[in-house]
Amino acid sequence: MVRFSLQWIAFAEVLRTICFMCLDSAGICCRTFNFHVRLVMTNSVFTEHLHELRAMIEAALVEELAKVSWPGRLKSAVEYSLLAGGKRLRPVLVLLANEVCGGKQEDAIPAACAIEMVHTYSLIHDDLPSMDDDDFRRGRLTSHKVFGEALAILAGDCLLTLAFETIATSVTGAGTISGLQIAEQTRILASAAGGSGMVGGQVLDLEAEHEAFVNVKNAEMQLKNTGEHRCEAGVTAVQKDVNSADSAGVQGERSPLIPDFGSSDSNRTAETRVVELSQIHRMKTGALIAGALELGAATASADADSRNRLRRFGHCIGLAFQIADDLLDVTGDQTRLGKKPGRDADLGKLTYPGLLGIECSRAKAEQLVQEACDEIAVFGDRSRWLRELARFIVERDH
Ligand code: GRG
Repeated sequence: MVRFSLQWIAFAEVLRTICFMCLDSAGICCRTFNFHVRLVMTNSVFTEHLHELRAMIEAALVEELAKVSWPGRLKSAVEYSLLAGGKRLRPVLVLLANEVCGGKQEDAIPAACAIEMVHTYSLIHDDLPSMDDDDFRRGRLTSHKVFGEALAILAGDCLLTLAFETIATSVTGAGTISGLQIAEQTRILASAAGGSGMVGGQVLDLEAEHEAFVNVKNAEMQLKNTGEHRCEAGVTAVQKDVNSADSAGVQGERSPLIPDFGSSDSNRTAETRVVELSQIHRMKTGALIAGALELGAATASADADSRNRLRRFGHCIGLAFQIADDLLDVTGDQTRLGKKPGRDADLGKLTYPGLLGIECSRAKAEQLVQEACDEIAVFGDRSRWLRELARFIVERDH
């Protein structure tokens, strides 16, 4: 029965991919199962490649779930969130980084699935009432709204553990990956997802929320008072953070991303607030995105220079992705986003548009994409898909 329904999901995904491919070239707006997608990409060859990679990831995720033998409701809850669509950005980055470094695709598939599992777990937990308390995600009700809070927590836990099981068991799979590479993939994923990465960033974000009502107003006021210098000051602040990120994430280092915020004094300058915001997002969102790039490079046994370049590319697009996400929360449409916009304002969150303004935030995101592309230009034509993807990140409407 489960196998039968999984086959239907895989079949539906293939249909969705064919629909995308047909409609892309005409630039038509189409409705997928869960959300509207306005197809913003102009390069249809890239779009086709992206959809092939996504379809491959969907099929691999379905296959991973088909192997498990869990209590029925737990499996339903995991399937509900993992197979709910989503852009599959992180696994696509794993596959593309692996491709750029000349790796074999079958070796990177388990790590690609693993990072999507970790990402999905983080979304389920982030939506919980004790965190962001969201009702919609990926165009449907959030996990805890459908399955209750306890099962949503456990589905997240299960996805996190399944991620590492998927990597660990890949040594016996179709690829040619070695035990040493598996250990390295495990380290990269754990470090990106843990206390010095995503989870740590989430904690800092929650802490910042407590101060937010005082500090958002404070910082916004200070930036407004700087008048025409507002954009410049903010951009310089983001730049300072990107430069400091450059030395972060060195292989084997522990807690390289953890910022030192110093005092919680509400008189901190607006520029400092922008740096703090960038540091939070470098950990909360950026660490997993940069981790995806590193995972792909490590799978291909890339040299240190290639790995560093891909990691820096990841940090730049990670920040650009977050700025785009903040902008969508202000300007986005619920049907396309698959979740309610305006949540950041509701929660009193410090955001880039809040601090820099909409136009300046857009300019900053574009500048970061340019820096990201410059970083990987040495790979020549092999990096063209990654460069396309970087542009998609700031142009997306969902
Ligand atoms: C709960 C441990 C824990 C961590 C949560 C990533 C995260 C940390 C929370 C998500 C909150 C959020 C909406 C952040 C903005 C950037 C982001 C990660 C958006 C969601 O990722 P997408 O757009 O989602 O790639 P899809 O659904 O396309 O996979």
